[in-house]
Amino acid sequence: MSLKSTLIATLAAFILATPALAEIEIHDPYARSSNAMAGAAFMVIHNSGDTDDHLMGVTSDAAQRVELHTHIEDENGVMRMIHVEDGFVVPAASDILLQRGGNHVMFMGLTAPFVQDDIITIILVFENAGEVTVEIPVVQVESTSPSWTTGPTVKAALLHL
Ligand SMILES: [Cu+2]
Repeated sequence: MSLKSTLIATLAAFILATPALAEIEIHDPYARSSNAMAGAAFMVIHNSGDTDDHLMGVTSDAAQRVELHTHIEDENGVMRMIHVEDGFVVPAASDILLQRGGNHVMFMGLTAPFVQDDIITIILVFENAGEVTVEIPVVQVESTSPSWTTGPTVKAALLHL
C-alpha cells in the first residue's frame, strides 16, 4: 500500500469513527448504592450536535436489571421512582441532568456491592450517537448535599425494589 493510500485509509477511518463521539459528552458521572441490592448513577449528558438525540436505554454488567428511572410524586405526596421506558430526549446544543431526586440510571440486583472508588461501566444507547460507554466512579462518602436515600419519603419509594 502506498503512503498516499495509507493516509487516505487512515483519514477515512478517522472520519467514520468520529461523528458519534463528537455529539454526546458525559460529564461528572458518579454512582452510589443505597444498600447491597440497589444503586443509581448520576451525570451530565451534553449534546454538542445540532440535532436532538434520544437516550433510549442503558445496559451494564453491574446489576441484573439496569433501567432509566425518574421520580414522580404520587397522589399521597410520596416520591416514587418509575422506569421511564421511552427514555430521555437530549436537545441539540443542550444538557440534561441525571441527578438525585430526578432522572437517574437505576441498578437493581447488584452483581457486587458498590465500593468507594470502584469503577462501574455502563453503556448508554442513543438514537443518533449509538452506544456510549461510560466509566463511573463509585462515590459512597456523603457530601454536604442531601442523600437521595436518606429522606423518609424516598426510603418509602425504595420499597418498590
Ligand atoms: Cu430508581
